[in-house]
Amino acid sequence: MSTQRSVSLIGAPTDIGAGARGASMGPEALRVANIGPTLQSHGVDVIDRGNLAGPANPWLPPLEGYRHLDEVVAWNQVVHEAVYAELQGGRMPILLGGDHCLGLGSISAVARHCREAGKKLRVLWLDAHADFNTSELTPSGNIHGMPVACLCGFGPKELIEIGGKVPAINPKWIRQIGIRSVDPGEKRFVHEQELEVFDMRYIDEMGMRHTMELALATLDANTHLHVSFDVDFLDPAIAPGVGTTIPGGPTYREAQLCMEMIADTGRLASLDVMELNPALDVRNQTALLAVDLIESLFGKSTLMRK
Ligand code: B3U
Ligand code: MN
Ligand code: MN
Repeated sequence: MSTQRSVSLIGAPTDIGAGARGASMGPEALRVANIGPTLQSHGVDVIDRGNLAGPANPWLPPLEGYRHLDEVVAWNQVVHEAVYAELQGGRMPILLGGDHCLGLGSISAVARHCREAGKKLRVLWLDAHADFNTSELTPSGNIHGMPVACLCGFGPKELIEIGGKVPAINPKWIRQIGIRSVDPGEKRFVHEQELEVFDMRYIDEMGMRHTMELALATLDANTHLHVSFDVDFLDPAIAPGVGTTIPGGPTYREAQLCMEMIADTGRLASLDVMELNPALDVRNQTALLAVDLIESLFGKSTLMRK
């Protein structure tokens, strides 16, 4: 089995859920870094659907534990519909973020598609953060710290109901990789809900190979594999262009191996590329690195192998 060869790029130019402005420029930076032609050069049929539209960022303080809740709901609704439409049309959606609050719209659409198609779902959450906060636990009110909790049914009604079913996904379907910044209350909640987390300590001790073998174990021919790639997963030494850099992330080689092992499963069926912040980047290097890693997700290394 090989990865889906028809891809639709969907731009979601917003930083509505973030604590820093600039992720709204992410989709264009990925295009400038040649994401489309690069995938095409590997024989992928690529359609760029352009950018979705949604409310502007009013840059207000949080209200009852949420910043910009109405705007976050509106953006997630358009993302949900766009991602769902691509899956129904038999294409692989690649969501170009935008901040990670949109993982909610994207993954709720993937879950809805899987439900209707009778498929199992596995979600790989590549991130420095667990994104498992609620309005009571959050230190910031920024909803990009909450999408995993919302997907599991913990969050405001308007957000958790976007996919039609609450919860949209079961915590057992998620594997988190690269985690190294979790807030105190959030940490307790991650344990309570029994999320499977491969944090940096685990990767240091066991290596990326063993980590990915476990994270990808028990996939079968009927499993839809979704990757939600928060670019702050990567070590800031190689990926400075994100709003919340956390030291001690995967190196270039570790990140490449992570992507290659995902590619080898042949099950990748949808992807989010989130939190790229060109305002904080240096000569678009983080966007170029993201595109390089996405190439590996589509089997670049197999060109050198038999
Ligand atoms: N956990 C913190 C910080 C954070 C989460 N996701 C990002 N930053 N990118 C929070 O605000 O929830
Ligand atoms: Mn994130
Ligand atoms: Mn993050």
